[in-house]
Amino acid sequence: MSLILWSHPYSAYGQKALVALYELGLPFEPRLVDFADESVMAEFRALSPFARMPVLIDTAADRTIHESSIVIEYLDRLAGGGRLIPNDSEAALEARWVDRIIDTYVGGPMNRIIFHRLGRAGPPPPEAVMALDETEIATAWDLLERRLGDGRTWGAGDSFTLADCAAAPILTYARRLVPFGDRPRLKAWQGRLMARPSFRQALEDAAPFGDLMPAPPAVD
Ligand SMILES: N[C@@H](CCC(=O)N[C@@H](CS)C(=O)NCC(=O)O)C(=O)O
Repeated sequence: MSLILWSHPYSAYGQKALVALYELGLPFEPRLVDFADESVMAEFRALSPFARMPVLIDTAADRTIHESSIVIEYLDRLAGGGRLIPNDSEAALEARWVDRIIDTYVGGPMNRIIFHRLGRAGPPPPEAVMALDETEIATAWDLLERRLGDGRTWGAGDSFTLADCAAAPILTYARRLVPFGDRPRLKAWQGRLMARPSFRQALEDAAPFGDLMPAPPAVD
């Protein structure tokens, strides 16, 4: 087995890479980013310049890949191409666009809010700054709700792509911070993601770690 995935099963971005691995049926060895083990963390920090997960190592190709979206591009190519990154260039553009919106305007503010709630980012910023992050997520919800208005089944069309790998974990966590509210298409898409076997497997992997999210369960 040549693929090693450094991650933590509860990590949203780690789950994004996991969903891709399960979708593509690629065997891999998981390496736990164990915050309690300083020697493991020293190894991880040496691999990941920003101490961010996931990190993929392909020992056969002697490559280390950072950034979940790039990890997925790499995995898709390794599996023969054209599945999570569609061959059609317009479809690929849409998958990358949805992925970027989710990564930048949902996952980014989501992680900032979580870090502050867990007290991992110094003293809490003023309410107004926190509200900006929530507003950013709500704006992304509106944008995605409109985008889904063409009746697509998945995030970028009728096949499951990079966009859905990102959406499955990040939407599932972020809706606990900023509820979907009256956005039925977004809610239905997240329901389909919850039923997808690859994401169910990722959730199962995370289950032994309990619920680490500093937010109540989703109510809408
Ligand atoms: N843009 C990065 C974001 C990765 C990221 O923020 N990962 C989080 C986990 S979800 C992380 O590593 N946090 C470090 C920590 O919790 O100490 C990617 O797509 O891989």
